[in-house]
Amino acid sequence: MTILTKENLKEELRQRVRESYAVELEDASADELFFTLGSLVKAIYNDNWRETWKNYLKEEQKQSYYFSIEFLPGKMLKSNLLNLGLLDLVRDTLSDLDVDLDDLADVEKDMALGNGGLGRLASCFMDSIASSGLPGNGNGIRYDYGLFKQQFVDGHQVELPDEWLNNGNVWEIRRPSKAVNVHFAGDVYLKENENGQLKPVAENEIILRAVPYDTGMVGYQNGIVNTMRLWSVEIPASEEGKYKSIEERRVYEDLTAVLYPDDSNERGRMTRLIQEYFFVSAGVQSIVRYFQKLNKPWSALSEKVAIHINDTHPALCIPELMRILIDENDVTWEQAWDITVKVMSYTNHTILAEALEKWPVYLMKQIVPRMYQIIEEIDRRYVESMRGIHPEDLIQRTRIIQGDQVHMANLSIIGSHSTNGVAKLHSDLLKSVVLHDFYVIYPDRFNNKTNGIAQRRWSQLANEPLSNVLDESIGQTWRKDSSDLKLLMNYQNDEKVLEKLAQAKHQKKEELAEYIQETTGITVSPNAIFDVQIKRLHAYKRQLLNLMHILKLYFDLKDNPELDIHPRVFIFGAKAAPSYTYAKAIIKTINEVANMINNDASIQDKIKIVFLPNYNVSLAERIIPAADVSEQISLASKEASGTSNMKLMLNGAVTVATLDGANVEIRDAVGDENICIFGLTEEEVYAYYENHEYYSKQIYDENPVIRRVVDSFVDGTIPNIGYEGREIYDSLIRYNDEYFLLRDFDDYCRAQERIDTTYKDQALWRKISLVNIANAGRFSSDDTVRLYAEDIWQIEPIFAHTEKEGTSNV
Ligand code: GPU
Repeated sequence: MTILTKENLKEELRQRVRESYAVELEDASADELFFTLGSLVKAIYNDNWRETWKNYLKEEQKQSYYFSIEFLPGKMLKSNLLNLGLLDLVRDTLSDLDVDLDDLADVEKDMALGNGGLGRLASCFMDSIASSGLPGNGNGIRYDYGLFKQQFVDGHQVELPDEWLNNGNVWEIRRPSKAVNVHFAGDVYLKENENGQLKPVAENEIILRAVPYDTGMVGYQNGIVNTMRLWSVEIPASEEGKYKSIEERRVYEDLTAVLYPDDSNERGRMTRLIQEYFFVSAGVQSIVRYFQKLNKPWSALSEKVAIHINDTHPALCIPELMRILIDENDVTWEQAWDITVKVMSYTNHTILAEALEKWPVYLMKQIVPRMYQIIEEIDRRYVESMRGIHPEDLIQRTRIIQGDQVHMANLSIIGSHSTNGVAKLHSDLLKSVVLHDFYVIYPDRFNNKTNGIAQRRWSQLANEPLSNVLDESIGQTWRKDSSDLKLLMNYQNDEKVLEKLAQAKHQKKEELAEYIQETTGITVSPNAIFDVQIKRLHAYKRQLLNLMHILKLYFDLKDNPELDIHPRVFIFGAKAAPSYTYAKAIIKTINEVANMINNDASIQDKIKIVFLPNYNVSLAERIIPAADVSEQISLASKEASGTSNMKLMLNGAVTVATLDGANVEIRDAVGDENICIFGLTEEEVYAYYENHEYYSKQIYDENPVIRRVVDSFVDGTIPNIGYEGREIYDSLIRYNDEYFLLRDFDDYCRAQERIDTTYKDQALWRKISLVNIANAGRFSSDDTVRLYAEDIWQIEPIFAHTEKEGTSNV
């Protein structure tokens, strides 16, 4: 082990690039250099990775396993360097070689094995779990293709495959020796064995091989490296002859090829169910195999293992652990159930009915017959155990199998000891409305864990100018402990600091403006307000409300070209699920409105619209530091938490928000005067539901401004749209505006006017922006995972390594 210096880093790179590519360092291509540097970084943390693992084993630490069908880490080079404490050294070394680290980092393909918030949260948690020294691992699927790449053709979204593995993946380690088999389909019946026990016998099964690929999750300067284990499918040689048709074989051999691109909407596809059981069974088997090395009784399983079910996609963890205990290890049902409930915990991420996962009974019987038998028995015993304690209708409403459907949320709640929501409001709604029946039955199982973000990525990595200002004003402790951002409150009236913060923002806006020019050809001024809405395209998130306000502004300017508004650039980033035609109609319409307004000279650049294609983690890292305004405008009660709201506030954006999800907690953190709240409250929304008294047509008839905006979707005002405009119009008028856009419109416009007036008062604006940064520290996923660790998983941090040992050694 030598200490890393610039000189021996260069030498290492020189050697490695020769060995791997037979070229000199100076002649290496960007790709070659990236892979060389990546493999060196991996070599640097591999010792710690092994040590971390050995330590967990030696100490017999209780470990948690975060099961998630999505992980969305983005690029990892700079984050790994930061966490290893090597960022500056590597930047300097490369610059000696005339290589810019940021350019080199761009070579890495985003690891985009997730759709949006849920997958990104899982990756923020992986970073924070390692950084907090917690023994916790990820378990998921290694999709060959990540979330589709989005392009706009004539304003329409077009989806292209994301071939992220084409050049290989420098971070992963394939471990065929840890592969396990997963059994599907076939006929399963119960037969008494020689000991008089009923055991399943299976015929005509399909057996798949699950091969793990491990990626190190490097903790922030603490020497800890945890594991994210992703499973990939292979067909075992012994099974080759067993497929009835090529089509059938395809279903299985392509099992881990693609991520389902639907966000918050379950469509009950067969392949998805196979994917779910595949990574669940592989993960639970490998956990049990590890536990068996410890030579402990089964009753100790919950003292050594916590399994977390991230939304219901991994809910089969519950029957799978039951299967392994009762079928393979002769544990009694009662004991197995007791263990399983203690091991499992579950997070709910939505209240939207269409997102609550259900599977048809026939499909479960066909694909995972043994799972279905066990679920039936869990359901039977549940009903039996509740009889006489709770009313029959309550029992029937909460049971797992209802009619021909298996309710995965019900399974998750019944089969675990903890159910949590992801923001205060969301968790309250779970208790009072969505899961109220379960709350009556299991009041102690419900709790809240407000989401958080990997603060280091969204400040130190994404926004260096801001980070430097923070260092100069409040010192460097915020880099490790984000609650120290609070110290910035002392500089609310410090002209110098406020000015420097404004300059840092301006620098990031210039960079984004340049990127916008390059990628879209649109010229925007960094002096304009950068107003940002970045998230999946979904009706409930109300990108359409944003567009309607833009159209109103446009009409105002057409009527009165001298209207005194500060120039604004409205920036959108959003992918739509390929089958979600309404969301695609909105994308097309935003793009056409953008064309219309951006090219209208009479607007004098007072409004610009930029829809940046292919929103992903890397693009978020460019947009968020440059944002002045953060649009968080979902209909109250619908957004479980939101996390871009936290990232944007951390970067000094001012939030325009409904009282939904974590916006409520952001309001509490900054105070009413430092956030721009508008719209219906969750109570008012529910009152409309209860009284059935919402009539969008009436609002339309009575409000000429709204009428003009809504009519513009169908009266030819917006060029190049057809059925898209009609679909939008119908959703608002004919189908009674499900997400109350018309009801919130006026209030939203007033909120936007407040933004305009406030921005014109730069002294005030800068102070508000500072207050937002200063109070963003509480939304750190470091804190969130510590609460999961204490309240739900009961795992403890280990600090086996000193900070020095953990870094700077090769
Ligand atoms: N979310 Br369910 C997803 O991104 N995908 C899903 O399938 C489901 C929820 C999001 C919520 O919409 C968002 O409000 C939340 O912040 C995020 O999960 C993480 O909890």
